[in-house]
Amino acid sequence: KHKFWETQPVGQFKDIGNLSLQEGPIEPPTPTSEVKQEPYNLPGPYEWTVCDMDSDETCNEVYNLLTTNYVEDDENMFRFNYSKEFLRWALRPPGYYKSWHIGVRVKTSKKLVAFITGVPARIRVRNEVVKMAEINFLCVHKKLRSKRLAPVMIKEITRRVHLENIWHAAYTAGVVLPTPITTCQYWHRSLNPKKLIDVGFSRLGARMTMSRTIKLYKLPDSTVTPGFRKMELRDVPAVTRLLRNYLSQFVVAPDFDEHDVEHWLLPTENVVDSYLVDSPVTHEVTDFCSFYTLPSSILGHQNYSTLKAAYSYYNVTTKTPLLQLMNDALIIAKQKDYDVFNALDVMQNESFLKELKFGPGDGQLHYYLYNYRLQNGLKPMELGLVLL
Ligand code: MYA
Ligand code: JJ1
Repeated sequence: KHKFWETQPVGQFKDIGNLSLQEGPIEPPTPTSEVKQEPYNLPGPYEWTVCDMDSDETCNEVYNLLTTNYVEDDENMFRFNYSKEFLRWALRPPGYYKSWHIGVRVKTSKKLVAFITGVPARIRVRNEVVKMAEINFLCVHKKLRSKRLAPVMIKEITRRVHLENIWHAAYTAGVVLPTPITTCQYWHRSLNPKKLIDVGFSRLGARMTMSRTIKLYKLPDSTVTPGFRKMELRDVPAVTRLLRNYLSQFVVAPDFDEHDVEHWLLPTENVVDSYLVDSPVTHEVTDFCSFYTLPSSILGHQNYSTLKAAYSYYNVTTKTPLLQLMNDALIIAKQKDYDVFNALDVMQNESFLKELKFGPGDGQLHYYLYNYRLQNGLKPMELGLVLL
């Protein structure tokens, strides 16, 4: 059934529930000198290329490939439209390897037709911090689908990760593969219900009119939590402490240091937004929330071409109720003209989703680890990891 995935060191469907299998690495590492030194062979017309995301020209090529060929919803109405600034941010965290930004070109025309990336991360699984690659942006041009290019690309990025003496990976997908560590539900909070309904992202509820719907989703004009402000560079140590402490309760979560927090959470316009509560009394940072910006192209609509979506990222509270903090995040997103605020049912998100009028979407997100077995699946609330 899964001719490729059956050959890989991942949890296999036949092993589900087999208690004799230990948690931890599935395959042992080998000396890096024993890692295959040459790239895997591509079909004749194609060649490997390293995509230099510092180059505007290459960044444009990657952007154009993804904008026309990346992930769509099940009815092909929307397609993720990661911005160039977002791609640069996502692909150049502390310690990144340029060699993990892999493209495939047509030899004759040099046209970029496929892409896959990895970035390094330290991920804690229970009590162990494991060096991993986070794999993302796997994309094959629509005209080259079903030619078994994806397995070659996955083997090639695996080889290049191994060359850096890293033996594990984390990734997410909308499709079921062997074997998810957990399956998360997407939830959506309408900010601009009229547009969402016009473009087919949502529908008028039963016994609802447009004006009742608009009223239902109305938000205050300004945030309510005293001391709520944008995160700044000087907040990195405090946010790192808050976040490390918070994430320690989850079974799988990133092990962020100050460099990671500066990169992943310091606000970057139209890429990532972070806000915190700076206590007016003690001048301590007590709470923190963040979201990233990922618009979707609206496919074949008369009046609208993009949906502006915010995605909940990492949120931590010690003093403010999470419900109130996230309501302030919604208010900020509304002020900034986002159409919808999305969240997964990870971490403690379930505690605010229904009350803040999020509704379940038609999409799910499956989380995977490569070469690391977890005995039982996790509940989404046991997962402390958000991939972009
Ligand atoms: S998830 C986002 C994936 N991208 C998209 O959905 C964009 C639109 N779709 C496409 O571009 C293509 O359909 C893709 C497949 C490229 C997805 N993850 O070449 P094929 C398996 C893993 O004939 P195509 C993201 O970016 C499929 O089950 N495997 O198929 C994370 C089959 O294998 P098997 C997938 O449709 C990516 C084989 O590929 C996925 O032309 C994590 C068919 O290949 C998928 N999303 O191309 C990658 N979709 O026969 C794994 C299909 O066995 C990383 N397949 O069922 C693993 C860790 C590596 C590093 C390890 C380090 C130590
Ligand atoms: O965005 C998604 N679904 C939307 C649009 C559905 C359009 C028709 N298929 C949705 N809308 C309902 C919103 C409604 C608002 C008011 C309250 C009730 C709900 O459900 C879905 C997620 O739900 N997104 C996708 O399908 C995109 C792909 C998701 C898999 C992603 C793979 C990630 C790649 C890894 O890096």
